[in-house]
Amino acid sequence: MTRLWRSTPILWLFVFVVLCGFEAKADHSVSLRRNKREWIVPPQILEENVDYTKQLFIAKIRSDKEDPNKGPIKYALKGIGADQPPYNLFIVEPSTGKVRITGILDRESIAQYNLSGVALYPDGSVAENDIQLRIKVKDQNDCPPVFLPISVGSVKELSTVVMKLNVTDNDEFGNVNSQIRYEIVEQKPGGNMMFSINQYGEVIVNSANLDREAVDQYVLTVKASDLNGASGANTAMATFNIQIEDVNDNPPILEQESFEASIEENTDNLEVMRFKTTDLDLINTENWQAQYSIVSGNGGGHFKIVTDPKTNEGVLMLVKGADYEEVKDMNLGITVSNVAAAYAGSWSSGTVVVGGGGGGGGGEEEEEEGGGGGGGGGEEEEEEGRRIMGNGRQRGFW
Ligand SMILES: [Ca+2]
Ligand SMILES: [Ca+2]
Ligand SMILES: [Ca+2]
Ligand SMILES: [Ca+2]
Repeated sequence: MTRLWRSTPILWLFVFVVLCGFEAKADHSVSLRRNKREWIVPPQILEENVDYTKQLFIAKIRSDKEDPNKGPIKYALKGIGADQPPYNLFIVEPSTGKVRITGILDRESIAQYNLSGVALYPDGSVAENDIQLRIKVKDQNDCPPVFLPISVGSVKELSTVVMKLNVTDNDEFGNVNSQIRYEIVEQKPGGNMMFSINQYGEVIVNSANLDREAVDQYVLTVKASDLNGASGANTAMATFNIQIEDVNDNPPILEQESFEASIEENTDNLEVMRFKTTDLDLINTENWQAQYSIVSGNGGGHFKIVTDPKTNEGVLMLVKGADYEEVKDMNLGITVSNVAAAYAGSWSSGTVVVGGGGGGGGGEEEEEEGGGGGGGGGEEEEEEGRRIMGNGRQRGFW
């Protein structure tokens, strides 16, 4: 290189790097090369947390643009880490161009310094265009994984919905120092592991048996390890809840299998009877709220059925005056379903027949629209006059 300077007097500023004690030695030996009129200097690499302050210099800038008429060149540094905060982390000896470092580097604060070397004549005039001196800071695994706050995780029962855990690691992106391996270390309640966790921190339902009606909340403890979980990794643990959301996977079931009622003749707007149902899904939600319909036997339009919002009972109402002869053999087909649709075909509503026993007309009718539990028996009461309401006058019942 000495020969190069001599043979090309137009070359002014020249940067080289000390080859001791850091990465530059192996990765970027002094490989200056000329590109038109500028020197291209590969980035120099210093490792964070390593003390280079005892080294006489970590790089050197020098110009051969010396002019006896103008006097010796003085060197200076510009840029963040030199004449901008953090000030004087890198300093240059004005007469020799030797660049020293005065502190310990932290990659997570500044990952690369882009310094400019300046060559000036004693009169302050510029001897040469500034030259770039880049210092890249090599990462160490000095940051642990950190879990970001988790609100409440939730998944629907019977689903494979994913929730995502957010973990940060301030070490270099793409470096194994920030690559996280996740592991579920505990599940409460125990038993079958209902969840797994993948490399992206996504919690996946592991079991089709996830059933809110059995367990409506799990507590998971998750460990996050950097270095992809290799030995020596930094780790963090977090515990969080997963709420199991309800789906409508249980039908409303009528409490009785057969029903019978009676009314006074020629009355209307009368509550005739109530149907109780049970539903294992979450109370006071649409998955639990019952919805009743009369699907047959009401050709005369005598009845309607509504849901009592407080008790969830079906309330059968007489809305039109009924004649005993007209209704004595009446069989009403009643269906019960939920306000919400059944989840993914997990059940279908059935029909129960509410029979009028007058004159033995009810028989053993039963219809079912599906295999679900809503259906009830149709063994109507044949004993006339049971559950008579009113004062003993002529009755109709069904
Ligand atoms: Ca790390
Ligand atoms: Ca680091
Ligand atoms: Ca239900
Ligand atoms: Ca449910």
